[in-house]
Amino acid sequence: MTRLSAATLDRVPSRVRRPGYDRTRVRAGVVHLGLGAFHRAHQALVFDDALAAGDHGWGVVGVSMRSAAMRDRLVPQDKLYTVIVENHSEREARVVGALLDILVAPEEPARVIEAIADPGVHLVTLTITEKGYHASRSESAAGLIAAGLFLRRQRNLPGLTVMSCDNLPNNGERLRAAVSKSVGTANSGLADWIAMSVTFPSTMVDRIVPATTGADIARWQVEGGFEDQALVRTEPFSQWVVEDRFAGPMPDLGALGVTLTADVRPWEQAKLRLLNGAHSAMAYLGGLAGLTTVDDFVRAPFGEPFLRSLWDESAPTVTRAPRLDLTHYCNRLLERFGNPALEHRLAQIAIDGSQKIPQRIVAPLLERLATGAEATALGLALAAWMRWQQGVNDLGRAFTVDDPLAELISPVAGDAAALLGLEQIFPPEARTNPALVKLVSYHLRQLETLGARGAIEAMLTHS
Ligand code: CS2
Repeated sequence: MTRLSAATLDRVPSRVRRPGYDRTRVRAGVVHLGLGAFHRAHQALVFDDALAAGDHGWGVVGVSMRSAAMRDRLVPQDKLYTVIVENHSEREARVVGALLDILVAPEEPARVIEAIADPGVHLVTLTITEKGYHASRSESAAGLIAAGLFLRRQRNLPGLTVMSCDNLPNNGERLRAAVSKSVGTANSGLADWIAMSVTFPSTMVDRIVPATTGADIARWQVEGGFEDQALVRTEPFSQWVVEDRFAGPMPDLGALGVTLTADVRPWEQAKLRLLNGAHSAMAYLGGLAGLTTVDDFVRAPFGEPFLRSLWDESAPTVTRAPRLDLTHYCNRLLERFGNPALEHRLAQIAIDGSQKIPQRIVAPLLERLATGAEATALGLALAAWMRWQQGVNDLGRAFTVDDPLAELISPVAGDAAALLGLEQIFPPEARTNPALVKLVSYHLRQLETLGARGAIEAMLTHS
């Protein structure tokens, strides 16, 4: 079986699109931290399109923040990989050539710092997941960026645009704060230079990208006719909304399909509360009910009615924006979630819940309660996260709760009031909110006595 590489690229079947540019002419313009499937199926394609449009300065240096696994798959392929867009029975594949180099942060932090300080680099992007923003060690993303900026200033180089692409509210400001914490107070010259020469625009990124499995790779050998150990599968939809605040040269983002705006907040709230909120609700409720994928949940009799109730509660909490039609947005989500080709596993979404539910479920829930509005679907979703922490589903099957705060959570799993008291997860308004404790305790009991299916059905008939 032929494995994808520069030497075998012209043997890839002609229905698979190939990089439309000479890769030897590409220079590095972007350093991306967090080389997961999401980046490879999302931002990397925008840079690949910029290169294909003849703008050769936007090659990507990809940095793995933890393991060498992705480098070890990509290097034998000359960093080429395939993105397969799947919609029901349709497949469209494309080989991406935008990755120029791959570094593994824990093995070679100095090279990562040098890459950030490269004079040709104008942009640093990040997908380091929600928990990536808590690490305070110097090898953390913020530490690497601070060290790279230190070198840039020392060498009299221009500043940078540093762009968080993680699913967090106000991600630009969060990253700026993390970098300035890494800089510390000892170096006020650097802090001033960063304030003047570096921008941290907020962004909203959206594309559903399931984790690639060995079975996906094996299937592509048959369907695609070549071996690719680094392929990614994704959906047709892709969206990137970026706050228009750049420190230096950028690709022509508008021409590449990116939405530029002065205020990302409405998009970010719609994404976090409607898409990601529904995802987390489905992950815990569906996971408890013994379902495997997102489309299993959507196809269940209670699937669409539950999602509609959840969105009826969350959508009114989203800031309005002229270009954002929330009814259309939710209808589109239903279609996207129902795409069976993705096989997007609920267990993947359930990971790191303590880092996700505050912005996805707790924030809209608290806003609803503050105005005296109904919040039963959101309450049930939060209770499902709590029940999930007990590590056993409704069929009696045990699983490991994959969460950085698991040790803190597990001793109080099953106790709604004690869980709501955890200040590492919940804001003060949640910890001292009797209406919230009552609502969530009720749904937790429903889940314990009726199971997730029964609790959803009871919620739907009562609301
Ligand atoms: C998902 C997201 O795993 C998760 O938490 O909700 O990865 C989701 O698929 C993406 O944000 C979609 O853009």
